[in-house]
Parts: sequence; structure tokens; C-alpha cells
Amino acid sequence: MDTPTRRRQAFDDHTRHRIVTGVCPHDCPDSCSWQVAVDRQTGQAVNLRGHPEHPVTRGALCTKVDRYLERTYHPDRLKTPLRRNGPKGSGSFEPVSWDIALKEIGSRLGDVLNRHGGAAVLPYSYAGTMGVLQGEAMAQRLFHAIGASKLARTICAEAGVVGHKYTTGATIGMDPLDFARSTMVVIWGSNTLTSNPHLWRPILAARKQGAKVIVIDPVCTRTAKAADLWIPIRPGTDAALALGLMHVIFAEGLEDCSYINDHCIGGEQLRARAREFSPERVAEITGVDRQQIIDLAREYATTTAPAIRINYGLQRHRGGGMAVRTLTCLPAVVGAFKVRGGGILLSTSGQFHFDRSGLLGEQLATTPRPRTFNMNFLGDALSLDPAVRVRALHRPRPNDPTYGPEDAGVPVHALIVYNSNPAAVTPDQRSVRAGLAREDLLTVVLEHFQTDTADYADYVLPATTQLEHWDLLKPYGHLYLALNQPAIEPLFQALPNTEIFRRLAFALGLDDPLFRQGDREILQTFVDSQQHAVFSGITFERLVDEGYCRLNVPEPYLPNAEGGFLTPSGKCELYSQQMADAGYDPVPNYTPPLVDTSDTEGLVCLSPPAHSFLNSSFVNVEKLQKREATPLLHMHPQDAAARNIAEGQKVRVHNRVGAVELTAKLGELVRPGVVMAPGVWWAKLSPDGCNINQIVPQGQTDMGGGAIFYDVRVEVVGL
Ligand SMILES: Nc1nc2c(c(=O)[nH]1)N[C@H]1C(S)=C(S)[C@@H](COP(=O)(O)OP(=O)(O)OC[C@H]3O[C@@H](n4cnc5c(=O)[nH]c(N)nc54)[C@H](O)[C@@H]3O)O[C@H]1N2
Ligand SMILES: Nc1nc2c(c(=O)[nH]1)N[C@H]1C(S)=C(S)[C@@H](COP(=O)(O)OP(=O)(O)OC[C@H]3O[C@@H](n4cnc5c(=O)[nH]c(N)nc54)[C@H](O)[C@@H]3O)O[C@H]1N2
Ligand code: SF4
Ligand SMILES: [Mo]
Repeated sequence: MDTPTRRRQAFDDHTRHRIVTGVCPHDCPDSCSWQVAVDRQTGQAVNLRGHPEHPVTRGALCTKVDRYLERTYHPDRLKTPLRRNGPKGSGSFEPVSWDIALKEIGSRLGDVLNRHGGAAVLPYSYAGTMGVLQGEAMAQRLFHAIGASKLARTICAEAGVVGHKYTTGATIGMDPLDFARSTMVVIWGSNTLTSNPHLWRPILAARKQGAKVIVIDPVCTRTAKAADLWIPIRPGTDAALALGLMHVIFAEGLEDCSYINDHCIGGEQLRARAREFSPERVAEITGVDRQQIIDLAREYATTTAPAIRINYGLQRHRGGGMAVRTLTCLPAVVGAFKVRGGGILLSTSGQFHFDRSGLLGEQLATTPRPRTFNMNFLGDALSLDPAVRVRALHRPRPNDPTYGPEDAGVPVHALIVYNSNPAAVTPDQRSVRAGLAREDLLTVVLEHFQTDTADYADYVLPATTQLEHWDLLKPYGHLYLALNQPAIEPLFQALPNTEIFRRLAFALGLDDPLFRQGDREILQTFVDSQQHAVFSGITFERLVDEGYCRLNVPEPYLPNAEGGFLTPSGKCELYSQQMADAGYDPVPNYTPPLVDTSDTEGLVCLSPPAHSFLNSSFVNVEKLQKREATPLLHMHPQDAAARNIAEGQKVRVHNRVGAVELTAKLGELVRPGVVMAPGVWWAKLSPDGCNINQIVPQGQTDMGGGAIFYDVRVEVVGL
């Protein structure tokens, strides 16, 4: 066991520097722990490195966060509160003091509350920081107290999470470090080397032992290039492929009958369903060669420890929930859950059994929160027309009540944005902007930079970065809880989100003691009050000393080796009564993507993460922006030829939702029929002031109300 002292010295023992341990706040499965060297004299952070002893980080950050100091000390950091002094969206602002900003916001918000009630206030946030504290801790205290509308945080993972839970009961996946022991790794709808780079090390270790690495993706990503086999599937058809694999496995008697009998329910129903998906039919649906389907099924079922890394790419289509629900049955069918190195990993978040009720101040709510908007429908939510606004109410399941215009409730009169950049990342950019452009809407944006969204604000409030505040990170790609300690003083007049929400609460005359809790105190209370066994032995003090702690789960961690599913039946639910009750097919199935049913013309457009950006963060860091060059559209030469488009030509990508100008990049990186625009550029840093979310409609996945970013057709014309 390392002593804490050794941990710190391992980085640097230079007397000029103080070493502070923290953790990357970004929305990424790796949640890397880091060490910051701070000059004792100047108080400046002078170096930032991956924590050398963290078992997942292993001393290395990624391309993007290697530049976190540049981002933190960027000359464009917001320095003071700003007040709008031009038309909405013009980006014209004047500096004001915190006192004035808070007084004015307090009075205008108070006015909205008096005239329209809490429902008229909408918080909009996502994972600019994944920190427990700077995320929702103080924010929700305020929104509970004023009875604001709720936001369903659906933009990323909901479809997959809900689908996964129907099958296994929780997003409890494999220990990612166990991929090193896999005998076969199927990376399914994920670009590991870009979006989850620290998983690559265990995968490489497995490969050294002979494991084959297979990537199933419509795009030949850098991960696909590095793998042993790339299977270029048609977008949105993954569930059909999974059922085709099961078809072969059952037909050839390769399933693990005892695991199915002992630990699953619905084996017979699944067999019957899989029978409908012959390799011929599946080849037709997915575009994958029939023999390749058969070979993959045989290899998967006969190897000893097959692992599936499924991430979020394949659930950004209409049938994404069902796809993840269906794929998650595969390890059960072959008994892979029994073996170390076998299983499936979507997310590890279900292992962090936090009780957040005290943290979020639910007791401050005097009445139930009025309504919930789905964040993917922000454009509709901001509409003044009740018939449009009502479409934004969260309604994730088929059996949820339907709403009419009379249920729309009051218009949104105040929007408070933090940890998110909706003018860039949210579907249907035109309607989002139309909503944000409403002169009568009070918009407050807490930010590091003057983003596309900040341009539409009435007040922009400067927030601290991870180097400047406390936080606690719950990762979704491994098992180590991590504490972030502030390394430097807040820059300029920046304040932590928590402090901004505290002051907003005071400005509204709220004075519950919960608003007076300091950041360190909140974290200490939160960590030390956790009761679940996974946290036993983890104390705030230990986190302060060691930086990160592994959850108290056994090693090796095989939670489903002998059942133990957190479903209602306690089994792996190949048949799900819960699904039937919610209005779904209770048996795994294939739901065709929208692009195969309604929008039949044009090319399917995918817009997955760019290697050098993190969603829309880092787009303004010069060196990273240079690496991505310009907003691109990757096209197959066949599709380009059919449209007379040449390499490097400017093109207009459009559909009924909107249009954006990109630069064509031709090559066999994408299957014919598919185009790919790496995201998410700041619209204002793009040639025509728009980005790829121009062409993404407001719409939702079958489960969880998720966004359908990749279930879109476009037409492309040369300019
Ligand atoms: N560098 C970088 N890292 C990031 C991010 C970033 O923006 N940049 N974003 C972070 C966030 S918020 C998230 S949610 C995660 C996302 O992590 P992932 O979900 O792993 O996302 P990607 O790495 O883009 O991988 C998605 C892949 O799915 C493919 N795909 C699209 N549609 C389909 C389909 O129908 N079937 C199959 N099989 N594949 C499909 C895409 O071509 C893409 O290669 O990454 C995080 N990490
Ligand atoms: N077309 C297309 N669109 C997509 C996607 C896609 O694949 N294709 N991916 C989607 C996905 S998976 C996701 S998760 C969303 C992500 O969408 P967002 O969660 O909005 O992520 P970012 O674009 O990184 O914007 C986060 C903002 O929060 C700010 N921020 C960071 N830390 C703090 C803090 O401590 N305080 C405050 N006040 N602000 C902070 C950053 O400066 C940044 O501007 O985008 C989605 N949009
Ligand atoms: S973005 Fe991901 S890989 Fe990069 S430092 Fe943060 S957690 Fe690590
Ligand atoms: Mo995401």
C-alpha cells in the first residue's frame, strides 16, 4: 500500500512547487486524477499531469486536457459579470460589478416569480463539469426553493441507460481494468481512442495475450483503424445485428443453457424472437456480410471471456433504447457474466449508490416542482405558443399520459444556463436560437467563456474552473471516486457555481441554512453521510489525503457471475414485465431508425465527438482548434461523385430543419450513404456562423427521451 506522502512525491518534490491533487471535470468516462504544480511564490499553476499512480489514469491525460492550463489562463476567460447592452445574440455587453449584477438579476427574477410563479423559470445545465458540487448541489437547492420547472437531462445517455436497466436492472458494468483479461473485445458504437482513451491500455494488454479487437461502427474511426477487424454497420441497425448473433448462437446450440435457466427470465421468448432474425435477413438490414455475422456469433459464443464495450454512439437513434436493451442480453446468453474479462460495459455509474437527497436540498421544495421539460426540446420549450411548448414536456415512455396545449403551462420567462452551451450542442439550432433571441426572456449564463449561448444572455456571470474550486467526481468509466482540491485562487472575479447560486438565493431573499453551507462542508457532509456498503471505508479525510478511492467492491468484481441483477425479478430480464407495463415490446427487438422509415432521401449524417474537442469545450483553445482545422464533412467518394463534389470543396448540408456550411473531405472513412461531421464546433467560430446541430431535429429516442443526433438524413450540395 502506498503511503500518501509517497503519492505526492511521485510527482515532484521540488520545494518551489506545491502539489495539489484534483480530477478532470469533463464529461468523459475516464475521470482522470491529476496533480497540479503550483508555484509557491506566485500562486500560479505551472504544470498539470495525470496522476502517476491512479490505476486508470496512469500518469497520462489526453490531448485536450493536457491543455487545461491554457484553457484556464486563456486571455478570453470571462473576468467580470457582464450585462447586455445590445440586441439579443449580438454579443454586446458591458462589465458590471457582482453587486449590481446580483441585485438586478434578483429583482428581475423576483418579478418573474411574482407574476408567473416558479414554473416560469427553467434551469438548463448538463455536464460542462461532472462534479457533484459545481453540478447541481447548490443549483438544485435554489431551484427547489423557488419551485422552478425541472429539466430532464436527456441529451447524452438516457436511452442507453434506460435500455440497459431494463435488462440488468442497473448500469453496473464490467470493471474496465478487467478488459485486460478479455479474450475478445467488441467495441460497439464507440471511438475508444478518442472518447475514452484510458480504456485502450487494458484492451491492448488483452490483445497482447491474443484477444481479437473488433469495432462495429459505420465510421472507420481511429479506433477501428487500430483494431483487428472493422465491421461497418448501417447506422441504427445494431439491435438487428445482436439478434442475428443470437439467432446463430441458439441455432447452433452455443448458448449457456445453465446461465439462462438459473439467472435469466424469458429465455424461451428470446429464442423465439431470435429465430426471426436469420443471418440473411440481418445482412439485409445491417449491411453486414452474412458469413461475417455467422463467424462473429461463433467466435463470441465460444471464446472464454468476451467483453463488449458499448458506449453512446448507437443509442442516438430512434431505437437506441431497445438497441442497448437487446445488446445487453448477449453476455447473459453466452454466460460471459461468469468470467473475469467477460461481460459488458456501458457505464459504471450505477455502482455509485449515492444518496443525494440532503445534497440537493429537496426539503426546500414547498410544493412539487411544476413540470419537466426535456432538454432536447429547448427550442419548443422556449416557444410562446402553448401548442409548441407542450411538445417539450418530458414524456419518455409510450404509456406516459399525452398532453394537450392546455397542459403547456406558463411560458418560460427566465432561463438560467450553467455547465452547458445549448446554442451549440442542442438539437434544432434554429429554434433554440429563436427562443434565446426572445427579448422578453431573462437569460442568465454562468460560464468560463463568451460562448454561443453567452452571446444571447442578459447577464453573463464568470465561473471558476476545476483548478479554482472544490469538487467530487463520480466517474462513469471506472470505480475510483475522486476529490478535486482547488489549486489556485479564482481568477479575476470568477466565482464557483455554488457561490453564484448562493448569492442568487440571497438576492431573492432566501436564507435557509442550506444556502450558507460552504463548499468543503457540503462535500464533507455528503461523503461522510453515505450509508451504502460501496462507500464503507471512504471518508472525506481519506479523499483529501489520497485524492481518489476505489469503491468498496470486491476484486475481481463480477457482480452478475451468479445472478444478483437489480431488476424486479432479480434475474437478467430477457423478458421484461416493466417494459410491457411502460408500453414497449417486453422481448428484445429491432426498432428501425427514423432514417429508414420516414426520411428516406439523402445521406445519413453522424456528428460524433471530434478528437481534439470535448463537445463544444476546447473549441476556442487555439492549438486544439488548429488540429481540427475547420468544420468538416467526411463523405464517401461515391456519394461525392454523384453530387459533383470535389475534395476540399465547400458544401451546404441541409434538410427540412436547417442548413450548415462545411468543407468536404472525401475518403473511405465512412460507408457509402453515410456522412460524418465531427462535432461540436462553436457556431460563431464556423464559416457561416452555424454548426451541425442546424440539421438535427427535435425528436426523441424510444426510451428516456434521448436525443436523436445521428438519426438524421441530409442532402449535400457543392457551393
Ligand atoms: N475527445 C472527445 N472525447 C469525448 C467527447 C468529445 O466530444 N470529444 N465527448 C464525451 C461525451 S459527452 C460522451 S457522451 C462520450 C461519447 O462516447 P461514445 O459514445 O463512445 O462516442 P464516440 O467515441 O463518438 O463513439 C460513437 C461512435 O458511434 C458511431 N455510431 C454512430 N451511430 C452508430 C450506430 O448506429 N451504430 C454503431 N455501431 N455505431 C454508431 C460513431 O460513428 C462513433 O464512432 O465521449 C466523451 N468523450
Ligand atoms: N451534433 C451533435 N451534438 C451533440 C453531440 C453529438 O454527438 N453530436 N453530443 C451531445 C452530448 S453526448 C453531450 S453530453 C452534449 C454536451 O453538451 P454540454 O454539456 O453543453 O457540453 P459542452 O459543449 O462541453 O459545454 C459545457 C459548457 O460548460 C462550461 N463549463 C464547464 N465547467 C463549468 C463550471 O464549472 N461552471 C460553469 N458555469 N460552466 C462550466 C464550459 O465552458 C462549456 O461552455 O452535447 C451534445 N451535442
Ligand atoms: S477528458 Fe477524459 S481522458 Fe481527458 S483528462 Fe479528462 S477524463 Fe482524462
Ligand atoms: Mo455525452
